[in-house]
Amino acid sequence: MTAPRAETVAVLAGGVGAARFLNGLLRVRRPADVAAIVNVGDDFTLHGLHISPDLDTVTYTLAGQINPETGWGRAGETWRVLTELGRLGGQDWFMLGDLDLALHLFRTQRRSEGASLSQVTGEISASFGLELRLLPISDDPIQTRITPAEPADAPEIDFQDYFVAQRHGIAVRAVRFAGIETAQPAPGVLDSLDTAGVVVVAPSNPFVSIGPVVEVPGVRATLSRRRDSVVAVSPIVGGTSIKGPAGAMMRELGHEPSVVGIARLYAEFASTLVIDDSDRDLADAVADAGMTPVVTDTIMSSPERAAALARTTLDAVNGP
Ligand code: FO1
Repeated sequence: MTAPRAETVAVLAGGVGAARFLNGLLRVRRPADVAAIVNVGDDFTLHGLHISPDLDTVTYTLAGQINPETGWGRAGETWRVLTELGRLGGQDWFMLGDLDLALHLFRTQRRSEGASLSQVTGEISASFGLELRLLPISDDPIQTRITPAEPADAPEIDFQDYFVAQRHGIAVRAVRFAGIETAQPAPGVLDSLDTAGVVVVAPSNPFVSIGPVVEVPGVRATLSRRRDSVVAVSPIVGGTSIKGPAGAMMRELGHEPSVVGIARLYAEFASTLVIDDSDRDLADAVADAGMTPVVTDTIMSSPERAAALARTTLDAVNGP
């Protein structure tokens, strides 16, 4: 194992919240000192194409090419292919724009030539001029599967069926990551987690974004060994999630939908929890749950505010 390098940061990342955090982090740290380790449990195949929504959301955001209204997909996108697909009676429930489709074509072609997901991800991020290290958590397939709460015998469904087709409007009984037991961390993942001066758990859904990252064999143990320098940013603010179903999922899966519930989920492998000013009253309860609370403004409504949050997050375990 190489000794930690104080200036380097590894970030465990899901989609939109993580991408905004990383965008702020890159304003306070050199891109070459940052590794983003990204969830692939949302990945799926549609029209025969390998789609990696979280990797692409991070890539487009950091390249300044994200659609600001949705938080996913490209800015200035056109929809000619999707429109024609719909006319043909094809699958148009998952909105793939023309520019975005080119990326999926490229990824799929390179995978069919034998390139691993981490190799293609490196090629794509270089093509967008990104200088951070962008890594999928694994090159092996991991599929997040959702069991709806109703009816009692509901079969498992695919994550994007739950998230997009059903607009995460149904209650969840269980979440499972198919394939994770045998998945290997992608090259560079464990080394980044071992050697980073600070590891940040981004403000992403703890179950479906951070879960498939932390549960890859070796990751939780690596974090737990160096828990003092692992800091998480709560995705729950004022008892709910800023975006997406994290708050509802916490309730449905039997956890308290608050920063205290997040602390109970993360305390084993992270020492410090950054919580929003509006949750100040819960700071003592976060400490009782085993994490040191740091109270600040966590709403990333601009890159400047995201940068301020990133700085506070790093200082929380590094000292200012
Ligand atoms: N999310 C939606 O709610 N509707 C969509 O049609 C949709 C399309 C889409 C296309 C490419 C991409 O990279 C992401 C896309 N997302 C869409 C977002 C994505 O599925 C989810 O936000 C993540 O999987 C959850 O992190």
